[in-house]
Amino acid sequence: MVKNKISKIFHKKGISQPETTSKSSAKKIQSKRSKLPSTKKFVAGILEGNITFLSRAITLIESTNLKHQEKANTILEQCLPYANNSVRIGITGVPGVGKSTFIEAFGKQLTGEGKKVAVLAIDPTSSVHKGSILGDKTRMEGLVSDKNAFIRPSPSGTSLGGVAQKTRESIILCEAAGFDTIIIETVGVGQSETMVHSMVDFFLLLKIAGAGDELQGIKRGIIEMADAIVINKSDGDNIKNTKIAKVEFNRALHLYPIKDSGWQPKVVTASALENTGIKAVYDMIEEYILLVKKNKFFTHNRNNQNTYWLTSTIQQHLYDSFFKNKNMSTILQKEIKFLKKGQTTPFTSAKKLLKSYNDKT
Ligand SMILES: Nc1nc2c(ncn2[C@@H]2O[C@H](COP(=O)(O)OP(=O)(O)OP(=O)(O)O)[C@@H](O)[C@H]2O)c(=O)[nH]1
Ligand SMILES: [Mg+2]
Repeated sequence: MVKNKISKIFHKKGISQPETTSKSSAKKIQSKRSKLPSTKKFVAGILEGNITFLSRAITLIESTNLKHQEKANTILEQCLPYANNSVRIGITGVPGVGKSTFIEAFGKQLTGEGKKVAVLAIDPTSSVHKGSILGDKTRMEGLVSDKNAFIRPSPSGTSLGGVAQKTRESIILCEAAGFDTIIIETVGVGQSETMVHSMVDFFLLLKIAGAGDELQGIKRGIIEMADAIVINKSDGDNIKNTKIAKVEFNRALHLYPIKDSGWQPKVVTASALENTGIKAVYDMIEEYILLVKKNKFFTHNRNNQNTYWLTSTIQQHLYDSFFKNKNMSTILQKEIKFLKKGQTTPFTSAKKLLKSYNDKT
């Protein structure tokens, strides 16, 4: 009997053998594939300008996996001494204004001048559209195939702040990989222009000429942030309109006091499609950088931006730790009920809630 049983087992094992082998080898292949290179390899790869390592490191930054984030942080720390050596340019404009076409033309101008260009995007709508850059990579064909250019679509994320933080960290990695010009594109939804403005050296607003109502529909504050307004699609029948628009924008810009940078914002007309005015934009940014490096605003501004990101990261963290805390949300709901019944004031409730939060943490 016993002998029989054993032989049956052997028999069964024999049959299932091929499946077991293939499963284990599949596992081996899988583990090899998903195995991440060491941090040292990552850093060395990035510093050599290896795009594959750069891309994979950015993926780690964007990952929600805690282990990935830890690894990304170590990579970032080690890359930091090699970052900062760049010009960061923000580009914004409504959908269809020609951002992608412009970045293609401008990016090619930059690589033609011997620069290395990284294009990143902050697109709060990217969870829906899968990133504006990805969507129209065809408009950037030349840049996509240029070995001195690196294009990365917007990370998806729940909060604009989170997405922006990831973009800031990606900037550091791109700089460490030797990219000396970083372009951050945003479509200008919500607060995204302010976010981009707070991480760049030069902020460019892309516009098209309207029917004499140029200043309508522009969000308040955006003109104030712009270092330049580029009126795109200045070609064909549109040239006349763009000239009129230029006068109007210039007038609007002069209404604002001179900027801390000492720079008087400029209006330039261009055609991304016909590649006119692109060199003028390049020269203008060069002129700006010369000025702000000379008067020290460049460093001053970057320091301010770093301080801003430090405090805003803390704010975000505290906010999350309060509002995502289950206990706090239960007490908060209770207080809201009291408030509705007129049994407390917002300030008394807030004090009570904060005290309870502080006692618990
Ligand atoms: N005539 C003319 N058309 C242009 C110019 N630049 C862009 N376009 C056209 O305008 C349309 C929109 O251009 P995109 O570059 O995709 O605009 P975008 O701002 O990236 O748009 P989103 O990605 O949707 O935000 C395309 O059909 C382009 O060919 C230009 O300088 N002149
Ligand atoms: Mg686009």
